[in-house]
Amino acid sequence: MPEQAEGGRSPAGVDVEVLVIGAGVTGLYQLYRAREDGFSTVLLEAGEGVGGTWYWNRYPEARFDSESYTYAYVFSKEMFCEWEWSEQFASQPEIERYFQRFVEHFDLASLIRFGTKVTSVEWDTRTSTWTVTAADGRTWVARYVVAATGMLSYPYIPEVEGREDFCGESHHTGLWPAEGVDVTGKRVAVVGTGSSGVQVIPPIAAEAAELVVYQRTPNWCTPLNNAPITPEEQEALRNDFEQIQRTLNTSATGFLCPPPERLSSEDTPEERQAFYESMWNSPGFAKLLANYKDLLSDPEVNREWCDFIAAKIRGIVRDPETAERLIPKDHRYGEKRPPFVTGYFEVFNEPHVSLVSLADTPMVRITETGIETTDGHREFDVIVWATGFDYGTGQLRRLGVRGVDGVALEDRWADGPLTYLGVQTHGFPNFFFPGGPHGASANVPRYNTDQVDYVADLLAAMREQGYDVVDVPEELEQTFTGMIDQMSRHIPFTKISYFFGSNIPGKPVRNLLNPGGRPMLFKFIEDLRAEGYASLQLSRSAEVATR
Ligand code: NA7
Repeated sequence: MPEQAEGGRSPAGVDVEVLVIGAGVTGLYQLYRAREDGFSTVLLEAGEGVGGTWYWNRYPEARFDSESYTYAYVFSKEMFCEWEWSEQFASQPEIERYFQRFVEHFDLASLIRFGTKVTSVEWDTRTSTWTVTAADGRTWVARYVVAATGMLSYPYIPEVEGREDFCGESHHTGLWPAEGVDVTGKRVAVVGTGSSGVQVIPPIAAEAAELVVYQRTPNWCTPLNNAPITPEEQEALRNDFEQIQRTLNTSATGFLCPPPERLSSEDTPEERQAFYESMWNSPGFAKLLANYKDLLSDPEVNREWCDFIAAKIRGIVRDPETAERLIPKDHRYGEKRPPFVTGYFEVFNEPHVSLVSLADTPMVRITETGIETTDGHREFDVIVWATGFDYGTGQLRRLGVRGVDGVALEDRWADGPLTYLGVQTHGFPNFFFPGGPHGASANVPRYNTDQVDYVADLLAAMREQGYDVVDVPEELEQTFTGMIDQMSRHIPFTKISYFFGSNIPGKPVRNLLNPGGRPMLFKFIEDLRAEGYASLQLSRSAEVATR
């Protein structure tokens, strides 16, 4: 049954003008913008609540590692000042409440359809419309589709032999049950030590009778240094709103942290050690963003910082063999996305916690009762898969998107995504994917909402000019994707990072981030605006229909 969307009147022939998929940080803002701009709009969400990543990743201690107020929306002073984050780095329940409040504050609830899993998105060239179908058979005919399906939203569980045979409970961190998982007194295995694994390990260690951590590769983990936000700090955040907004809207990183100015060579060895100590004690990403200016460009500086972290690990973890296994040997700091931890290394001093290095003793199979490695078999009641996501394209390639001439999006992207600005791909007119591949190498919500603003402004400008169909010329897409590939040779993140998709067997290894970041995105958008979007292929649906 087609649904008539609220939030504006739909022109004849469509049920809704702007159909948004996904109620995460990106989709909710797109919904808000579409409604504010006077388009009829609806948002389809597979889950039963809002939050996207922060709806699905509800494992214990799932939390921001960007400062809470830098992750939140900053377009509305009223909402910014109304909401008080309790901690510098908020945890999942509070984040989920924030998105619920956002929907309430801006009265968006009537436009959201929960429990609606999109299974196909098909373009009809004759009518210049998309037909969007949900798993239960409902359909919507839309002029524009915005797939805000997220970058880290398709969970990955490795195909280990016997995985389905396990008779205990098994959960992926990205699909954590809403009712929680009781691990009290149980034997638990956690597989994976990326950002999710290192967050969930300490709370599980606190409850379980036995915890075995299966680590393939260690990461350069440093303390998150979370803290409550004091009433004085809350007051300062409100008073400084305009400046915070300006910085977050314009900085290259989308964080408040100013770019580093100091070269390591300006300090003596003793001063450098004192500086690294201050970095170790600094909050979250400051360790990457406010470190020495040459941290990522000079291997010696990077080595010195890594040695400092390694010494810290050796100082915390009492068993020297375990400590060595927790120290990365295959990459430098910043070559992979660094996780931030609270009490992580400390748990390995607990008698009931142990570490298995899969690099030394690989996993052989999962059995009905546990996990077998080349070193033997261990029994578990619960296995937690903290094994990450099919980053960037995971959801989009499985959404059943069929563009002009029925071309499947996943086929067009068989060798890696081709995009313009990380929001559109040629041959899929009126289909946008802010927050998708070639996206945020910055604080994610900042970059994604920049892209949403671009899409929303484009649609409004097209309406003003009498257009309602937009495609990206292939040359533009080639130029943009070519630039991404070129620049990818000169960035700190390496091909072992999931940002290249190398964590998924068989996935083409291509950079899924825009290494030019916000400055490059801003420049392209500014140029497009200045020329009235003339480089894009703009047309009118009526013309297309009568061709
Ligand atoms: P990540 O960062 O991709 O981490 C996944 C972890 O799972 C990582 O330690 C992997 O080891 C490990 N992994 C992956 N496949 C296997 C197999 N087959 N066997 C054993 N271990 C495996 O995902 P997260 O969910 O932790 O974090 C994703 C993002 O969420 C994070 O960056 C934040 O933005 C929030 P590997 O390092 O590949 O050897």
